[in-house]
Amino acid sequence: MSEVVTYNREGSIGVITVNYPPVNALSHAVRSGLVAALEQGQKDADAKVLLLVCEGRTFIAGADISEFGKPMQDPGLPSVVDQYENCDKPIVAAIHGTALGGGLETALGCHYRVALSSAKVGLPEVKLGLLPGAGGTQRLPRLTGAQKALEMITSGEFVGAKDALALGIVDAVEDGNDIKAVGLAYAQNIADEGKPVRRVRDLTDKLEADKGSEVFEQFRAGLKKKARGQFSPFKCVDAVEAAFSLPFEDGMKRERELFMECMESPQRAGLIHAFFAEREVSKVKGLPKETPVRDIHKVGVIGAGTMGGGIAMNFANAGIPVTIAEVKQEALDKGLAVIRRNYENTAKKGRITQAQVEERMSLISGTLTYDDFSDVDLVIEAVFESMDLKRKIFGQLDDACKPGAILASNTSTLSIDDIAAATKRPQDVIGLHFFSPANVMKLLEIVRCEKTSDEVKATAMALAKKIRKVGVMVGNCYGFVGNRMLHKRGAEAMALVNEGASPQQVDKVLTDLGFPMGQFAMSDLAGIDIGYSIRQERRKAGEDVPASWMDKLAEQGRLGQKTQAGVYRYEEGNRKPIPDPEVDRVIAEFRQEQGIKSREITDQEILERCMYVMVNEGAKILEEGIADRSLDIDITWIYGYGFPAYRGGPMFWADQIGLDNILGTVEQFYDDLGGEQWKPAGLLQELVSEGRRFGDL
Ligand code: T1G
Repeated sequence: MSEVVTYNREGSIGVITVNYPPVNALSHAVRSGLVAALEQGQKDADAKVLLLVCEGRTFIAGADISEFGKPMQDPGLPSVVDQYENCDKPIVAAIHGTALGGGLETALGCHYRVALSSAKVGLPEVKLGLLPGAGGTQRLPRLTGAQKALEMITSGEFVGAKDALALGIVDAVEDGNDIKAVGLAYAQNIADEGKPVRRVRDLTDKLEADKGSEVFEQFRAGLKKKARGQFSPFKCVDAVEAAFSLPFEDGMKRERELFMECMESPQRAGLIHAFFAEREVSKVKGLPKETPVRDIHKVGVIGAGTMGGGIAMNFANAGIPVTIAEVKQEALDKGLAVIRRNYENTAKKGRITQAQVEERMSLISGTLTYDDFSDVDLVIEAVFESMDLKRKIFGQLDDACKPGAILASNTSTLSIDDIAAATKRPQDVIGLHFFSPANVMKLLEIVRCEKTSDEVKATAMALAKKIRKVGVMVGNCYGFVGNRMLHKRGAEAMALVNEGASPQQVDKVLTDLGFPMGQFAMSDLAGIDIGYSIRQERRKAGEDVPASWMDKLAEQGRLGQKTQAGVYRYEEGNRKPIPDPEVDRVIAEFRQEQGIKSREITDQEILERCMYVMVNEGAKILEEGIADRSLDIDITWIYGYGFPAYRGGPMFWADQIGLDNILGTVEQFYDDLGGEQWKPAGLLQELVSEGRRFGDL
């Protein structure tokens, strides 16, 4: 008998129980155990109906992702599900937690499904670069019809139990949290009423209704925009379409072919790396799991601007009262009005109710004095990038806040150590770097300073989860991890334009790679004045920052989207970047002033210079211990800078290309172009000489 799947009988119900923490994933042992338990149940003459139920916090949450990429062992999941479906005794699946991927497919192989009202179901394989490979693309549409099956399978989004009932995915929903009792009662009812075996594969009415429908072409067209550059979403549509054009067995064969194509796609490896990396970043090196965490019941935010407002919304969304401080009432009123407008726009889109708008607004208050921060557990400063101003504010917070309150800065570049030194409690100071728009972007770069205590680090990591962010712990240096690499890419992009490329050529190389927008379109979104004031700040500090044609644009008032003209121009109310000959003129004039003779530049050179400079900088960041692991860098870029998750992040992507190839090119650029940014990182040279990869670190 398998350890992870057991069989016993309760009255006339044969109970098959899966118990394989943490999420009852369909590992080889679980698949074999399911088959063995089914055989027992079939042989058990006193068992009239079988019940499939799981121990722990959830029903089966899918295939065991950690087995992907390794040789598949029999029984394969499709055959396990077939055996359940072909059982001559009715089988009930009792669902709690999340029935996902192969877990939902197993339940669809059963003949009846009952769920707790708190349960969710879904087929999220597309988020791993795959498609449902155990009949989900053939059985789900037989219950829901084409439209809903396509929505669920191409988005991977979960569906709540009540909606699953309305869609016919489950047959009953019960309140409470004792899934075994609910399952047994439902199975007993099936037995008492002598209900028959009911195979989903035999259902055809929903198929007839959508046969030959346009819905498949409509979905493909929609995916061209939504899933640009991705492989598996389109294969998902092909597989579901097969359910409407082929008999069940042939549809299953087609599903398997398409599944294997996804398995072989490099995007699968990238997305599975991103899946596990997102979970690993929460385990910080040198920070034991049992490190005490402080309670955060009340928060203060300084600055009601774009960042301050977005940051405050995260806490209100999590039910934590937050007070925003400003210097002038007018600025405060403006900031609070922007927050209300954002919430009301979200309500207009039906994502929250008006009642939730009022509830969240009731958690947000304003003040013009730090005296109102005397009892907060955390303050986050979000004022503009000036070290003098931040040090002054932290000195004042040190006096205003209670002992044990955490003082955090949302600075995106300045030294947290220098800010902490302005207080008598550097152990309670940390960087909480949010990304614009702060209420939307998932990344929270958590910057430890030299003296930050473990308790404050652990509290920040736990808080990230609470406000539904992906927290990545990094060390303190100029630009931390994300911006430090971004600035290198930005400088290379500028140099490439100086030498002859056009901004739109550079941006196209980056969007073709999968970024949602290019370097220069991003500058226009962020505001050209932001980069300009940072460069001016550094020049004021005596740093030698080279002249730039971007400064000319800023001085002409071309600040980007907000002035409808920056590197690109924008039509009223439209964010689509339009190349502007006026900018080409400014660039040509700049080259002349600088005595630069422009040359033809290939897309490949642009790709290598923009991306390899980041990889080289990433290696230096790892060497310096600013990031503990390459996956910390990957997750930072995926959730903070739109690096395509299907490429796994910049360091994983580099491993795929081959570090020897990258080092060879970096050394060539160092010879040809010079500059600190192209000095090969020692770690990169070391890994290549040892035939190792970032992923081996
Ligand atoms: N396989 C292996 N490990 C898994 C896993 C899985 N499917 N799901 C979760 N884990 C691990 C995870 O790495 C973490 O480990 C721990 O469980 C808790 O997870 C044929 C091909 C279920 C909603 O895509 O979405 O079926 O870090 O931190 O926030 O068609 O995990 O503790 O060591 O995320 O409460 C389809 C993936 C697979 C679901 C729970 N299934 N999982 O979220 O906890 S493909 C999925 C999730 C498939 C078939 C195909 C979430 C969750 P550790 P967690 P959580």
